[in-house]
Amino acid sequence: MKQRILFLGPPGAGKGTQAERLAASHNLLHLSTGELLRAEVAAGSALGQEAEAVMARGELVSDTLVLAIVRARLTCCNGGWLLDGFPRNLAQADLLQQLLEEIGQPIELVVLLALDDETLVERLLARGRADDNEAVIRNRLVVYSDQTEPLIAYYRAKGLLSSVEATGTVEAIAERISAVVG
Ligand code: B4P
Repeated sequence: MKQRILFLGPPGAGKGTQAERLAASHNLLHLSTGELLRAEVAAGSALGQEAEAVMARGELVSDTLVLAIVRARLTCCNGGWLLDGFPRNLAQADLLQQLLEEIGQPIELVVLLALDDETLVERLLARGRADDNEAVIRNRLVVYSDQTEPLIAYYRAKGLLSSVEATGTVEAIAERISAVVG
């Protein structure tokens, strides 16, 4: 069974939904940069104040800020982990690579959750979070295709990528993910 896993995919593909299930069933530390950033916003910290406006526009929070959040949590633990929504661009992927080399914990698997744009928009509108209105969602999809999609080739070239069809019920998708995690 793979112990150090990344979830990659467009906004609304169900990374958070599936990561929570897999982390619970496989006893992995679940790190969602989106959740961690929303917690900082809710707490009104300096970091949260910096992130809030950026997230409301559907853009990416600064790489150094996100890396600081991840570093603090990954360096504390020796067990397996599941990174959900990080990295989101090539600079973050390089920073993560350096961090994982430093702590001797290489990635074992990258799961790509693949879904078409219209279903993504439908799911996010139904979720209705503060950053889930149609204009912001469309911007997040553009940001995804410009900045995050290049990670697919990056991790494929490293032989780490498995693509999973993210359509159907939460259970059906979870079964497909379990099959690639082993
Ligand atoms: P995230 O919190 O990562 O959220 P997301 O990509 O929008 O959603 P996810 O794919 O997790 O979908 P979910 O399971 O909720 O990012 C939010 C923002 O934070 C970003 O825009 C950015 O500003 C910032 N951020 C985060 N990480 C960052 C980073 N590394 N660098 C810089 N900025 C960063 O599912 C969506 C909906 O679909 C839910 O309502 C769910 O119930 C539903 N759903 C799930 N599976 C379904 C299924 N099978 N069928 C029907 N509905 C389903």
